Amino acid sequence: MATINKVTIMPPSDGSQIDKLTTLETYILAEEQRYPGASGSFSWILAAMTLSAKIIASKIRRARIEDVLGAIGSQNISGDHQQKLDVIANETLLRCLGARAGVALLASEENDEPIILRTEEDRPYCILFDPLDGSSNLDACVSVGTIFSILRHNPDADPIERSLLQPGTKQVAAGYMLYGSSCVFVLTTGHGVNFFVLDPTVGAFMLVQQDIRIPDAAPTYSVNEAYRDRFPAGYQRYLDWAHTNGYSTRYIGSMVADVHRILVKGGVFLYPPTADHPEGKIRLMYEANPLAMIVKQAGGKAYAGTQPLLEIDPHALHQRTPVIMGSPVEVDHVVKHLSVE
Ligand code: FDP
Repeated sequence: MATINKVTIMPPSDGSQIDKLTTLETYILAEEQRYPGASGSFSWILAAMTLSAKIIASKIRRARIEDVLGAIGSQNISGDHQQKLDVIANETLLRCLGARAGVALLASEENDEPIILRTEEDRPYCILFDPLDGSSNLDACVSVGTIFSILRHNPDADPIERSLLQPGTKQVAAGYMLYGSSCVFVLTTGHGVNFFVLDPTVGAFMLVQQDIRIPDAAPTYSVNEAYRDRFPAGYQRYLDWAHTNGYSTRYIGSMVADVHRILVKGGVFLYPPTADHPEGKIRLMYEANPLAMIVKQAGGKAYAGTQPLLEIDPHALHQRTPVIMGSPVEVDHVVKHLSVE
């Protein structure tokens, strides 16, 4: 018999390791038992995440029927054209999470400023999220996802919004929901990475893989190679090396989907600086940091150029960063090419 903390799982009769009857809620309650005296607010926050995921997943499935595809004509603070579903997903998360005691601050890619909710609770949390990563792909029915990062609120932060500006190493949990051919919830609370899939027939996320490990190596890179001439020389050297060493390329253009594929099959995801975006495109606080925590917890690596990504000391909520993350051997190949003069 396997145990997830104190929850005992009966072995399935077919000899496989997991009975696929452990829901995300069961898992979260079992996690809570690691911390005697826990208030339960962390579990309520994760329960709000699963509720949001189910609502957003159903909206995406019905998007064409309900005529909520396409842009709304406005841009967010990062200059992205907001899609109707960006707004719907953002409102869903704000409403579900905002109602939870224990949430001090919320910050979203779609809101210029963070939302200060309550800071008087005992040990409250800050939650940062990208409601719909890859949303420019929605009209073409490509996989998109929600990415989130959870930090402990720092009561000494002055002004209070500074509580959000903590390096990725301080994250207490991170995860993503991927709305693809199945709806997936990948979560780390700092003790490995667990993988859940929404069973639409019962409306619950079921644990399908515990402590997922990223393959050490796989000769696949994921980058928008059309920008190659605008990348710094080190990245161009890496691409030349990959071309002559039998590498293959896969680029969905939704980072959350590209990183999920790499988590499962191995490889490396790159979003380098470009001549027009010297700081890169990916947002540090709610895209790169949470995905980097997951990749690292699964045994992978994550860098911003030659600097460990999770160690970046943030200076702004919407700041961008270059990204290299994935299988450890593949990340090392890229970083080695950056270091050569
Ligand atoms: P999107 O703008 O569609 O939300 O950071 C956002 C992101 O997608 C990533 O998910 C994706 O990897 C990247 O931008 C795609 O950017 P390019 O079109 O420049 O390749």
